[in-house]
Amino acid sequence: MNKFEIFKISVINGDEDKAVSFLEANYQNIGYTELMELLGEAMIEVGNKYKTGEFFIPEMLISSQLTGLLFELFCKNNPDAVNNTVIDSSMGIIFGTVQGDIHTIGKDIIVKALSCCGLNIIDIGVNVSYEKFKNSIEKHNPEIVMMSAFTTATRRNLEKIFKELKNSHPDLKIFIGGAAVNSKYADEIRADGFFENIIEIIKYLKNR
Ligand code: B12
Repeated sequence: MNKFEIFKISVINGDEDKAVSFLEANYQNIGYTELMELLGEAMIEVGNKYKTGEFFIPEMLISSQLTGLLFELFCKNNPDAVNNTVIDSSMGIIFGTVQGDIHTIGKDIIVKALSCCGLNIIDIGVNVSYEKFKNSIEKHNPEIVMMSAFTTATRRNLEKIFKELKNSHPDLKIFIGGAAVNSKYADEIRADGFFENIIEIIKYLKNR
């Protein structure tokens, strides 16, 4: 097993001491995209372990908080690697989890990771109403709005807010994500994009 695999396992297991020591020793040997992929893969594995009953919510919260901490440490200590990540940092993004939904882990990971790339991403939180999206859009004039929904019940709110925003701001790009939606659903409501995870978003933003 190579050292990157060992690092990934320490993230999956929420072993902060091991993961932070590895990162501190390897700031110069690891690129931003590589770190992003390793952490993204680790979180996908954590989600799988939850699905199979091997992990419970506390384990998942610990790993996701550790992921955030590792992103922050890397960005703080390796600004050159972040600056070399080719993402157009001029685009503004607003991210909110829709009304009725309090799931925050996926959103937090995306916000932390994209902020580390120097993107201007504004986190407007969870349980976000149409009015709050609208006010934030008017205040910040973003190019992209990202919204997530994780339950069947809150998917209805996502669709309603999505349609209202498309009516009031037809030029705005709206991306959707989270456990309650998929690419088929995104096509049905005519969302501008659906991404399975953080790795897919970074790929898209780098290549646009
Ligand atoms: C953790 C969790 C909770 C925690 C949330 C803690 C927190 N602070 O966030 C708690 C315990 C609070 C919770 C509560 C509930 N939960 Co819950 N929860 C989960 C769980 C297990 C994991 C979610 C998660 O954090 N995954 C890890 C992160 C890293 O992955 P992610 O969220 O998928 O995010 C990634 C991608 O989806 C993507 N992404 C996410 N958002 C976006 C947005 C955009 C624009 C893009 C491009 C990409 C993107 O990128 C992210 C990073 O890679 C899921 C199961 C699952 N498999 O998703 C159930 C799940 C979402 N919950 C569920 C349910 C039912 C509930 C409750 C209703 C339970 C209850 N009876 O009270 C409540 C609802 C509360 C509410 N009103 O919101 C169901 C929903 C089922 C359904 N179809 O309706 C699920 C699917 C579990 C299940 N299989 O039954 N939950």
